[in-house]
Amino acid sequence: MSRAASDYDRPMRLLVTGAAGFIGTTFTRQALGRLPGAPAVERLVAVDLLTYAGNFANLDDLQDDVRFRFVRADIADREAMAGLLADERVDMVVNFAAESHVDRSIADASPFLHTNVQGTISLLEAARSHRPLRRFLQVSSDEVYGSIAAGRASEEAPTRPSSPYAASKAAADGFVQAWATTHDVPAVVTRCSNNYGPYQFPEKLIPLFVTNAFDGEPLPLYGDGMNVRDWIHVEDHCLALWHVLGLPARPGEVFNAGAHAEVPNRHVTEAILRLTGRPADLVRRVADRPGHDRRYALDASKLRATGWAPHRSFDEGLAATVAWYRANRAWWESVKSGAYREYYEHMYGARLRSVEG
Ligand code: NAD
Ligand code: TDX
Repeated sequence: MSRAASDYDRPMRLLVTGAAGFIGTTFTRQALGRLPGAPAVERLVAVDLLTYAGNFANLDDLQDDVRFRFVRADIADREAMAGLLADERVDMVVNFAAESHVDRSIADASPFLHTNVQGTISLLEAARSHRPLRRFLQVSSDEVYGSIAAGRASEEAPTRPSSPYAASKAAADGFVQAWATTHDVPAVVTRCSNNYGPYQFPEKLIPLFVTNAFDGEPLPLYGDGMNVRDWIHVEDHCLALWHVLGLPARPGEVFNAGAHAEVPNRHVTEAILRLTGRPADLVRRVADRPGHDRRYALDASKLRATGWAPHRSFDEGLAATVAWYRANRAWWESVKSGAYREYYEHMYGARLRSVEG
């Protein structure tokens, strides 16, 4: 498969949803030249509802770029989305907006249904009547494949979601493929493995453990700590997305994006302790996540065969990530204040007290 150079080289007019979240921030900062590697962008309309996970401060310094516009809106508001596509003459949609945390989906699945499923359908409907649209890119997850006992999941693997989060992402992927087949929306789906890097909300394993370690707080490791996740640096993931935007593709085609870096959680934790200079007794083995997938391993050889490859090893990327959180304490202290404290108590209070008591 070769890149459609002429199409890719035409400056893009993008609608990027979930732009104030973790991965959307990196993608947007690449688009506007604050990080290297993105092609020319003529316009970027960032849409975000600014839920607990969205942080406008991540994008604040982009406001003086004439190519950039921020709109606070719900992707499930179809009229608003259709209006933006038309008014801004958007030719590419990249849908990052989602409820993204597995533990929250176990506590309450309804926001996941609203944003991940209904929100995606609303965007697809807006895109359906919008011409000319060059590409609709749905940012999905390797979690849709479920736990992988051995080997790696290719794009041909069946979807077997375990958590409400994964079920909502698998459902959204199905709707994207249905709109591609039935309504000619030029849509593709990317499925990425676990991301880590700057600006990640400290509910996810790596930023939670890094920031807790800095403060000498316990690190709540689920179960036996031997669950395996396949890690990719967020900048490598976003470069994969730019690459996919330039690839010719079949309607609804799936592309896996991963770095083939499978690491047990216990080893991730040990590396964080080493990088932060903290002792092993900060780790607490707490009650496991219900339905916890044992192992993720993503086969990204199809995308690699088209010329994309990740730049960072996990060791190098993790060290850079710890350095970023060390240098940006004000960012995560502000994120970890207010409602976050209630979330933390709800999620970890009893679990931590039961292992300490
Ligand atoms: P995130 O939770 O950090 O950010 C999600 C963003 O979406 C937030 O800014 C939030 O305010 C916004 N949002 C939520 N509901 C919205 C709505 N109804 N309308 C508009 N905006 C809304 O998530 P993330 O980690 O950046 O993930 C981005 C995407 O990538 C998600 O679709 C996720 O499923 C997928 N993904 C994430 C990972 C990962 O490891 N983080 C891996 C693979 C795929
Ligand atoms: O406190 C914790 N203790 C712990 O042991 C947390 C938050 C997590 N874990 C474990 C659970 C997982 O095995 O660490 C691993 C990673 O957990 P998360 O950071 O919650 O990520 P995960 O559940 O693997 O899902 C992530 O990757 C795929 C993202 O949250 C999803 O958005 C993405 O689709």
